[in-house]
Amino acid sequence: MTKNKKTALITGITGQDGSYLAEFLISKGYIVHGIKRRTSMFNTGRIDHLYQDPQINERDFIMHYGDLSDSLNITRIIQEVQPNEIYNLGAQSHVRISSDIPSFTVQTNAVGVLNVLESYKRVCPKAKFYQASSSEMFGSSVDDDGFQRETTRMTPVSPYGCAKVFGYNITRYYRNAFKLHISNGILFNHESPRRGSNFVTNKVVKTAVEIKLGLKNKLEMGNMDSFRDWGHSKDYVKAMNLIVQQDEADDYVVATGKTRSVRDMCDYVFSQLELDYKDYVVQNPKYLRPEELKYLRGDSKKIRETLNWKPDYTFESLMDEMIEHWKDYFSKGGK
Ligand code: NAP
Ligand code: F7E
Repeated sequence: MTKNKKTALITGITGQDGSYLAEFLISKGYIVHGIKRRTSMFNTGRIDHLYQDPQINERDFIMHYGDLSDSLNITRIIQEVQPNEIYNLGAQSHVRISSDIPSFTVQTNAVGVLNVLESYKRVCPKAKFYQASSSEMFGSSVDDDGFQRETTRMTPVSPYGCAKVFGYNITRYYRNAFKLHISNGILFNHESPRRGSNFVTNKVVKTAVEIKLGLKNKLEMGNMDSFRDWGHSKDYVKAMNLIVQQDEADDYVVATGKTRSVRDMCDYVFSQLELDYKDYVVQNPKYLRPEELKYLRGDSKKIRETLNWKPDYTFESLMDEMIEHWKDYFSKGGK
């Protein structure tokens, strides 16, 4: 470790949250190491600007090839990096696709967590560990007051949710059994212009802008009547770092506390573009799920009251930023 600088290791650094977290940690003076997968096409589009930034020293931002299913390689990287903080964000994160590739999803999202935990316990047990847990773990459970919180029962309704429950339970086991500093952030849906465009918000915003520009004439959707609690990824990566800084490891729900249907989200986005979503949305059964998680609304009182976290973005400012992103993208010829 360079004197006075903390070193963080991020799995899933090429993803939405990994890229914002890397930016945030670098801005706080960390040395950031990330694990990226070998792919046939470049997968670093969300972090290339960090490589190119002349303000960022190449010794402060370092990438390693790896995969969560390859425990030997994960151990070697952790030995080499000797991190002070590990953020385990790598995952097959698409819920509907998790029913097409359940085994891969479990290998990555469940066994992958165990692989990182074991290496961490053996190599650098004094480090602090963050696990990317998810509101999808609650599945069909909602408390009587209409919220999910840290104490809500976990009854997942997808292979993704089942694998994340394993990750949550195994990290808690390692924390309690081996007295390790391991925390879970149970994050509700969070979005941004960097969200994969096969997740519902970015799919709707991108297609609505294409419709506005005359590039498309319809939007094919799955279930319009599920409810989600949508926040901004930038706010949520700050919560991850805050959670890790605490003296005592613990688990926290991170959410806005507001919920909206997919239909209401479509209505907002199309209205901002002076369009009526009802003129363009058609249902395509291929986007329906074998079992739908119908309703999410998070109670994040614990992190707000004990750690003073609160989001800066509202639903409207999040969606407006995404709309502006896609307008700008297409105005530059889609580059
Ligand atoms: P994302 O954009 O899909 O990023 C996932 C990252 O994991 C990517 O860097 C991906 O690499 C990497 N990855 C996938 N399989 C891997 C493997 N086998 N080995 C190593 N890396 C692998 O997801 P996100 O939205 O940033 O979410 C970050 C984490 O938070 C995930 O664990 C997700 O499940 C969890 N989470 C997300 C939300 C949300 O609303 N965004 C809510 C709760 C929890 P490639 O770029 O090569 O695909
Ligand atoms: O779906 C409905 C769909 O894929 C949201 C992941 O980050 O958050 C995310 O999982 C809702 C669902 O996110 C389409 O049925 C309708 O009810 O954007 P999504 P998700 O499944 O909630 C959790 C917290 C995570 O942890 C996950 O990693 O939108 N929906 N029509 C559609 N969804 C998609 N993707 N595509 C559609 O055409």
